[in-house]
This record gives sequence, structure tokens and C-alpha cells, in this order.
Amino acid sequence: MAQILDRAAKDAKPVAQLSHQHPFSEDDAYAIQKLSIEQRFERGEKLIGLKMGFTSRAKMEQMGVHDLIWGRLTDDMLISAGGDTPFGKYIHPRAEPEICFRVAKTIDKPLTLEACKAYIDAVAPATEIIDSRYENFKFSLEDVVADNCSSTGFVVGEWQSPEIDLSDLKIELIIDGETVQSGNSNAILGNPWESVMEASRCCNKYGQTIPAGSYLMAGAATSAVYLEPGQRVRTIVEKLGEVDFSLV
Ligand code: OOG
Ligand code: MG
Repeated sequence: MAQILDRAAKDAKPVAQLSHQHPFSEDDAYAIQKLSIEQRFERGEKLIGLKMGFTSRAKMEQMGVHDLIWGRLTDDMLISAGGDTPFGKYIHPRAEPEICFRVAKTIDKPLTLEACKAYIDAVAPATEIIDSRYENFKFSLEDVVADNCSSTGFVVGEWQSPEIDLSDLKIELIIDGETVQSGNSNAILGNPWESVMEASRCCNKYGQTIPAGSYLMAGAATSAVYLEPGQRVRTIVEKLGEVDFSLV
């Protein structure tokens, strides 16, 4: 299964939902995710961060999955701020506006909310590109976890002080100058810092640390939007600024 998903991602060719052929557990799904990402490491990709998913009601309702999930981010997925990414790399990409944390000290245990501040040294506006390897972007919780939570691309704006209050910030996704999604940072588990705490717990359960220097994506504040070639995609987060990229 890990090989099927890795190949689907590499070739940008969708596959049928794996759970329909062989049901598997959530623990199995994280084991498949790990094996699949190890194939990327064998090709020379590096782990540069982690992401949380389904941290907002908007995302859970859009995708019909109601549990927190987490996935791994590699250097191949990072798009430079203001840069380009080729549409041909994707199957059916969608963008979602996020907030990204920078990990200052390796997170190697479940943290309390109060403890999280000491592990983070910056925050930034960000956009994630998700691109499910499953046909029609349809999956169960186990399917999407095995598929590294649809992780495919992400772009991060200029780092800002982690002292900025992240509650109640307006977050917008803008495509070619038009606001296509508008949300609030409180949609992310009540406050995006909760996502750092949940990441520490979820990763620890599966023996994954979050190394110093990692990007940690908090999860989308709004639903995701399908992308088309040629579009310019921007996320604006109140008080944190903006970041954009183009699909070429
Ligand atoms: C799964 C990834 C969810 C988020 O921010 O909630 C996610 C998907 O929707 O395909 O990245
Ligand atoms: Mg996301």
C-alpha cells in the first residue's frame, strides 16, 4: 500500500481508495504513511516539518472526516514565497490558508498548552496545497492518513514574532485577486496554539519527534479550493502578513 501511494504521488496518477480493497486500522494507516515517506527519503528527500489536519470544523465537514490527523512535510514540498509550482506535478490540487509555526527546540514529548511557547520561535502566514492520491479526492480517515494526509506542497511567508496574539485573526485565501475563502484563526481548534499541543501528542503516540527547525502547519482555517493552471494564490493573515505563489 505504501508503494502504491508513493508511486501515485510521484507519477501524479490517482488510485482507488485502498480501504475499499482491504480495510485497515488507524495504526496501520500511520505505519503505511511512514513506509511511504521512507521511499521519498530513499530518493534523497528530507523531512522538514509536520502538519496537522482537520483542526477546523470547515475542513472536517468538507471532507467528511472528524478526527485530527498529522502528516510529514519534505523539502520537495516547499514552494518558495512568491515562487512558482508546476501544475503538472499535481493530480487535482486544492489550496487552503494556514498558519505555520517554526519549531525552535525539538518536541519529543506531549506538551501542555503553556509549555508550547518555549518550543516555538516564529509564526508565519502560509498556504498548503493538498492533493489526495485517491480518485475524486474521496477517502476514509485511514485512507487519508496512509496517504500522508494529502500533503503535497506548502509555502510560508515571512516569519513573525511568536508573541503576536494568534486569537481572532482574519484569514483569507485569494485567487487571482478574488477572495475565495475567508475565515478566522479561532476556527483552528479555538486557537492555533492548540494545534502545536495536539501535534506534540499525536506525533509522540507514533514515535515521531518534531525536530528543531521544523515547519509545523497548524491546519486550514477554511475549506480548501480547487486550483487551475496559471493562478496566483495568496493567503493573508491579519497581523502576520501575506504569502503568495503561482501555478505554472
Ligand atoms: C486532508 C488534509 C487536511 C487540513 O489542513 O485540515 C489538512 C485533506 O483534506 O485532503 O491539511
Ligand atoms: Mg492543511
